[in-house]
Amino acid sequence: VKVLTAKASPFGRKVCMAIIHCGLTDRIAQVSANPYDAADPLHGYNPLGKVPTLVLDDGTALAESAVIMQYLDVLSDGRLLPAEPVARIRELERQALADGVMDAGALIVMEKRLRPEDSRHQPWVEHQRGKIARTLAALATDLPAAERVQAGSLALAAALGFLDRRGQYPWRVAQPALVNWLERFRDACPAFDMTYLAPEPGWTSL
Ligand SMILES: N[C@@H](CCC(=O)N[C@@H](CS)C(=O)NCC(=O)O)C(=O)O
Repeated sequence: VKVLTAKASPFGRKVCMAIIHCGLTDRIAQVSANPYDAADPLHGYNPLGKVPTLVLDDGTALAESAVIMQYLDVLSDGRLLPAEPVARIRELERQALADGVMDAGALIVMEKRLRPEDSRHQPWVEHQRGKIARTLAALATDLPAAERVQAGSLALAAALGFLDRRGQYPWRVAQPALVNWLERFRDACPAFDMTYLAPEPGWTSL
């Protein structure tokens, strides 16, 4: 089994943290992929051409990080999701909200990275920033215990790490409770620091 991923992808980081946390590093190899290279083997496995993509030993693949997390949950005898159905759905919902923060954050990065300067659309950036602001506020009112490393907390930590790296939204000022939460999560989950990637020199957000 291997995971096709990119170090800079927050979705990839979530999955890689889960692999480390669940002790699956010797069963799942990490292979770098570049979604923007049409010749990358990633595209033969996942028609969406996104990272992370999990490739199973029979050559079939799993797209979508939330699906991969469910697979890792099975491989790790339930370390990533509660078994009880209501708690499980709540955990998946938390993960979905944090994944949505990453989607909005990625759209802001792309606006800067892929668009020529004169065709950037600032109202679209603000629209995405609003999603990040509201979703972090919602998550902050119902934080998972920082010591409980599961799909929702891994996704939230990956999302906050992404915002730190790219500066799309000043979450540390807006949501101090999350600052404290992330510090405690780092203690509970060494995989967070193990997958840390420093901001690119010279990068400024929109
Ligand atoms: N919903 C997907 C999102 C994954 C995603 O957006 N990955 C980005 C990198 S952070 C990507 O591969 N983008 C390349 C592309 O869309 O072509 C998931 O959870 O796996």
